[in-house]
Amino acid sequence: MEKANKIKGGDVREASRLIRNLEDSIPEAKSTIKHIFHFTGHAQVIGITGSPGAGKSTLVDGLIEWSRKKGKTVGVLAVDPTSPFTGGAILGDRIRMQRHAEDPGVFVRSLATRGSLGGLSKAVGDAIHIMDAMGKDVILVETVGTGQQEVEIINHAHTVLVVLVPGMGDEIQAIKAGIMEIADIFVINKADREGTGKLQRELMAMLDMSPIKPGGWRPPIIKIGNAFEPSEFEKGLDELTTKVLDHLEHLVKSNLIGDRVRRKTTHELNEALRAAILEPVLKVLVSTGELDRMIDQLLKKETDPYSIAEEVQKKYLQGCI
Ligand SMILES: Nc1nc2c(ncn2[C@@H]2O[C@H](COP(=O)(O)OP(=O)(O)O)[C@@H](O)[C@H]2O)c(=O)[nH]1
Ligand SMILES: [Mg+2]
Repeated sequence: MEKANKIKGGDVREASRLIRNLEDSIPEAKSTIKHIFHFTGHAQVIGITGSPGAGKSTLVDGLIEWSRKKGKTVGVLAVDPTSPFTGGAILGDRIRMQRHAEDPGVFVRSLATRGSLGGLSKAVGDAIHIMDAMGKDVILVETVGTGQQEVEIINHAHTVLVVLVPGMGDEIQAIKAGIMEIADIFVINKADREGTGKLQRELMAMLDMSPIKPGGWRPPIIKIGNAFEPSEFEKGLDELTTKVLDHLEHLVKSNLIGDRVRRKTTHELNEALRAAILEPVLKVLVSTGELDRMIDQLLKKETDPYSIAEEVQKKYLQGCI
């Protein structure tokens, strides 16, 4: 409880230690996070997702600055599901964000993904809770990754920004991977480049074909020019932040904010149940070699996955279901 109170008071060292301990699945951390939960629910969470190199961190940096100018405190979570290979990118982010290091209103952490089943999503959720409990007004979650990992961000954020870059050739693929549905706002970064118009037209055509989102929100497309041209970058950023605020207002006005919070809470409970029920069972099945035997049986077509699952269910959930 004392640790949770310290975090509530904004203690950076205690918060950092807790995030690390949760990442390393240290049991004691679990009891602290239980107390943290009561202090959460105040922060505005913005997810920033897109391909590596799309300029997400540059954008996050701009959003930090904008938030600070508005007098808001900021938490930043950089999520890197492919840790061994992109260590350099995270290092780059650290250096870039160094200029905020002296600012007590900014708390930056990165998360690698060593966890097991659903581990990343749970770690992200916990880290957001910690920053929220610390009293951060805005939490920016940058995810590097593809497909499922990116899509999961929707379970944590109020507003999801999908960052695309012209001329990379992977735009449509990213959209196919389910990105289209999760975007609340599209950002075309490096919009001084050739291919911006084409990308914008493609996005608009896809939006025209997509089902209307709940509450009638049509994701706007914001173009942000060269990040190294301060006036151009700021203009894009202004437009983007206006839309982020519009989106939040839309969620509140149309009562959709309640749906998002409910979805987030449902997801969280699912993850906790998975960790408490499925994972321990899987652990036993793996350590006793039973899982391998089951797979052998399946390969020989001696049984089927459903029958095995029923057997496991009988054994471990006897009398409950
Ligand atoms: N030319 C140009 N380069 C940019 C722009 N924004 C970011 N970059 C560069 O693109 C690279 C990747 O940016 P970064 O923000 O780390 O991308 P992330 O991997 O999506 O986080 C870096 O070298 C940035 O300096 C831009 O607007 N124009
Ligand atoms: Mg980055």
